[in-house]
Amino acid sequence: MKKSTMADPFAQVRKEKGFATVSDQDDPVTMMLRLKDVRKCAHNAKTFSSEDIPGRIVVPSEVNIRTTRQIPFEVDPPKHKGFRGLLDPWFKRPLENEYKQKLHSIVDKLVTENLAGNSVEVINEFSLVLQSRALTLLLNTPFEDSIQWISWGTHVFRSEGDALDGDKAQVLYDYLDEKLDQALANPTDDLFSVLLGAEVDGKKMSKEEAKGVLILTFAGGRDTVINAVSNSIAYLADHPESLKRLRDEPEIRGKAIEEFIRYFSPLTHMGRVVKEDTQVCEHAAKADSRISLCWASANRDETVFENPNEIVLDRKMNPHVGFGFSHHNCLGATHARQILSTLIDVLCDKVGSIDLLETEDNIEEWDDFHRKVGYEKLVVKFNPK
Ligand code: EMZ
Repeated sequence: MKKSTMADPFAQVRKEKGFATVSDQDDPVTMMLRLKDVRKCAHNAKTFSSEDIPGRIVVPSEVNIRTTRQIPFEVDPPKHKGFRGLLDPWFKRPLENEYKQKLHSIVDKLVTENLAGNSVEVINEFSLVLQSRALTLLLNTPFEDSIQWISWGTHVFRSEGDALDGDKAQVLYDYLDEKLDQALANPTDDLFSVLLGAEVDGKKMSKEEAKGVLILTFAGGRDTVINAVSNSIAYLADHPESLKRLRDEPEIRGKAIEEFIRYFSPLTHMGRVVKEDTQVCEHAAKADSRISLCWASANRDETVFENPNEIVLDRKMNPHVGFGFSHHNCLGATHARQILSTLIDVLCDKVGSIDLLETEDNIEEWDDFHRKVGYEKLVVKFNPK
């Protein structure tokens, strides 16, 4: 098996039953494993709500480390629509030429710097750096701010050996409080000020709501982007023929990015709280229990995807849910896609091949399901073209 392979731990249960209940801090979660069911539940926000105690829809639950509601993803329709309407244009800025050019120069510089060296540890020295530098564009803040964000490591709520680290989370909350106070005193054109000056459904956004948007932006787009970037690099190192094909056929790069997102599924699942007694996959789901929409399993559903465990760079039909589905589809998806597409362009341009030197998998455990989501450590050497 190649080192970059990501197995599908859900296959058998998905085929046989379609769901599985796993434990999580005394608040069990019934995971939906089939694409059809995942979509159906995602679409039914009335029965399967995102708006419960802050942190409860996340798996593992973050109720013990967070009291601020993340916006818009912990808000149900119709209120959700007002927030999305405000945020969507800002989060689509990555499609603007000036943004693309700035992102290109960030990626180009990082790749070029690493072409000179012997080897690079991708997770901390490449993907985290790229994610944080790119975030300065999304927030429209000074480039130098990324230095502090990089120092927080790959996850704002997790530290080594601690899946939910309240002290670490507090560092982010204090930082955001300070930044929002500064923006209140001296508004600029960054996202902090834009949020504080915004109105949703005729009401001025509160500092707590702005903080909720920012926590999501800092937390939700961090390990997910790092996984997507790192997994792409590992895959291209392991498959030199694919790097060559992407170089020779630039027209398939868009499809390849969607296929990477399907295969890697950077976020395994996201929860919902059941609002009324109902059924999921012919299984009774009680009001106030939790379910999760398992994007990673749905994206390998063999009834939908041919050869689901293979990366088919130019896959024709690809209705993946790697960025979620329905109301809450990923707000940062445009930014994430632009990062991946710029990365592939620059790699094709500058890198001849990538040596895979050392890997240590990052495995998530949901009871009996053990899923590789990325790497703890990934050492490669970029060889110039
Ligand atoms: C939440 C989640 C959102 C959560 C799109 O993902 O990402 C996780 O990494 C965070 O811990 O709070 O933002």
